[in-house]
Amino acid sequence: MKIYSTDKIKNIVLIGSGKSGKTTLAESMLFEGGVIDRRGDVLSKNTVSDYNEIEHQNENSVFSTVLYTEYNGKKINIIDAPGADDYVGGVISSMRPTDVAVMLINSQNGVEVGTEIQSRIAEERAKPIVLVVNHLDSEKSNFESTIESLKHSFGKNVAIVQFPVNEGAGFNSIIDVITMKMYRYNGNKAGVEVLEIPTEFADKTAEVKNELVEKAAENDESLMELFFENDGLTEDEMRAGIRKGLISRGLFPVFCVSAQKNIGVSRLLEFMTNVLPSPAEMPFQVTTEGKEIKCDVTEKTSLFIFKTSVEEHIGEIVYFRVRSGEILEGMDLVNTHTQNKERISQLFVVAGKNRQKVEKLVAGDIGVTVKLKSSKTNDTLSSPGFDVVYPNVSFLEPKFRTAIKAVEENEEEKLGEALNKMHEIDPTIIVEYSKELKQIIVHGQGEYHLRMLKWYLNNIYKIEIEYLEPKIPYRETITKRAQADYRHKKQSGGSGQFGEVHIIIEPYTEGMEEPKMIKLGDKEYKLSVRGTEEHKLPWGGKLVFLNCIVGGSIDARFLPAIVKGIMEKMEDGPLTGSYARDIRVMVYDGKMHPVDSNEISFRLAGRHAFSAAFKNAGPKIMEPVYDVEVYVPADRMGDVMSDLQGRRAIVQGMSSEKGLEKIIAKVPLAEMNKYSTALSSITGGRAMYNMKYSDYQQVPMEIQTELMKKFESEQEEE
Ligand SMILES: Nc1nc2c(ncn2[C@@H]2O[C@H](COP(=O)(O)OP(=O)(O)OP(=O)(O)O)[C@@H](O)[C@H]2O)c(=O)[nH]1
Ligand SMILES: [Mg+2]
Repeated sequence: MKIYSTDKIKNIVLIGSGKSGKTTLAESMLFEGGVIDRRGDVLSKNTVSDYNEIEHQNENSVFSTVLYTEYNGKKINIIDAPGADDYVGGVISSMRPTDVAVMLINSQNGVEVGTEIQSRIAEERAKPIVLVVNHLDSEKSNFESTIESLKHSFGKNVAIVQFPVNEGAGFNSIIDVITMKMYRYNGNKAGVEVLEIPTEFADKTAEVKNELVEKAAENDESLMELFFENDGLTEDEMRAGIRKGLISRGLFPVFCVSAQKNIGVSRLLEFMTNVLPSPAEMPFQVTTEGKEIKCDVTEKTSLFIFKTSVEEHIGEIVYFRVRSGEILEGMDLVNTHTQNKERISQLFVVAGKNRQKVEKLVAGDIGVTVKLKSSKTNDTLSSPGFDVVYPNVSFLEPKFRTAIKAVEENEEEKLGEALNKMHEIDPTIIVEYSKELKQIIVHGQGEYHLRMLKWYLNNIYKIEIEYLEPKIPYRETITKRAQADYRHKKQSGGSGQFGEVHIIIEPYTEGMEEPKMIKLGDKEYKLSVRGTEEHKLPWGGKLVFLNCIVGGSIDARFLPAIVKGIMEKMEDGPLTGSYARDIRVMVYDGKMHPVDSNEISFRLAGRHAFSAAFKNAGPKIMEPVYDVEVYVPADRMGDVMSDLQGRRAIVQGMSSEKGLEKIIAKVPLAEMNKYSTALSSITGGRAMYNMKYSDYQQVPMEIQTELMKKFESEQEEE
């Protein structure tokens, strides 16, 4: 394998909605570049990119795959990202190491929900986008309406470079307004005829070209001058303008292909090698300390790990992009997060699972190493003393949760280790060891995502697991005031136990006033507050404890024991054993015994008094509620809405955004179980959603009764 210098490297990520043809396009790009000599097919399960067994089972991409092709003396590093929303982590992690996103659009569908979501991800990262209209050989292909939807979605910066001559089943020709030629393909490698544009297309070509030239000129003042001076731009000037426009996102050029039939792919590669910016032409990467690091081979070495995977027989594979300097086999680097030394004993470039050894990689290139000691995704390795740290890639919030357990009890520990490893490999898998729920909860992006996790655990880590219904972290609170006394008294042999407390409890809200006089039933309590303790609870909300003891009826030294007793009960709420929150407790009276009073007596008295008062204080169960955003095509809006209503959703708003309807609602977590699966089946996979924790709200009475009954019967069983 040749060593490519920085200016001969292009880094792209293939994105686009599910099944838009990314993996197929990657296959054709490798074929045209001579990296493979036969084109595989996704359905025949023999593509270079979808090489994992689970991808064969699913017939779609699950992981982002790193590939490369060589064309025109340049190397194009390609990351083929998965399109399904469950694997969106693969899209996000592929943005950092690449310079340009190549977005595929299925010309049968135009812009889809997946297109929107991914274009937003690219936009947030200021990623240049090349638009590639694919499936032009399909019977239902519609280039015109695809362009319309692109303009609707991406705005006026969409600039057509090519249009199809004969879309549909017989598709084989494209007109290109940069080169002003017609390209006719036969699907073979380099099987293209370059022809003059037929006169019947002259008007259309002129129109498209004018638009492109104007847009290219708009991005550069000197080009604009040339444009007016010479009444147009030369081919090279156009390329320069397009490159500038691309980098600043002032221009989204549109190309035409059939990835499946290898039509248009060689011309697309030519454009990529001629026009796409090299890594050195992109904005500098900034470190966590705000230092700009030039993508230059003469700098000291630094590289950023964007992906790790574990493969049978090989172990851990680390994928990185060289950010500066160069990396040679045998080099010693430092992990700047952990300060651990790492030796790069072997260097490879990869096309899927095929690895090719290389001696050296330079700034801007993408490569792979194995057998590192402890480095993982998001780590930076640098030359000793260079000490740069690149910022972590931040992933999306998880939106699917389930409980997990090892089928064999004695494999719990092994499962824990494997899950931690899986989080390193795929940071969108989040593992929570919930003491509260007594479950291991895994959070991910959707049911398919967790199916992938199961596959990995079974096949790579050899652990049989099962998924269980995840419990909901309910909370308990009160809605009114109540009073209770409790006397703890025990006489056994020698010294006894004695403690008595009188308390009033009430719902706590932020900023409430100190109590002076409290009326409860026909009794009045005059209170004077001597001390306030505010406890922020680890599970959310507060316990506020007011010392209103008069005349020393309880020694101050016993107060901490009373608080401790209350806290114990708050950890094990009286209704369902859930955590309690947002309560103010006033201890206003009690009794001591000169000999028998001790800490334990007051702890128990505090606990029982609290429990008794709680039950009379209009106790309520609260549940976590999430802010949910659903993006749905207009024709499925009704079905999605009525499904949401069945989930006790409170719709907060609706709006139309770029041809999609957006619903914003508050939905209880308990009702979001398997939502991704339901939404996908209602909309045929054309919708997407995200969710974020909002707050705790009271559950409806009938659900509270149900939960309490369930808790009682569980207690009896135990
Ligand atoms: N007719 C036609 N079929 C295509 C074309 N490109 C891809 N396909 C088919 O469409 C299906 C999906 O293609 P993939 O390449 O797996 O699409 P993808 O974008 O990688 O899909 P995900 O990985 O699931 O996001 C496969 O059956 C392909 O054979 C095309 O240009 N024309
Ligand atoms: Mg794919």
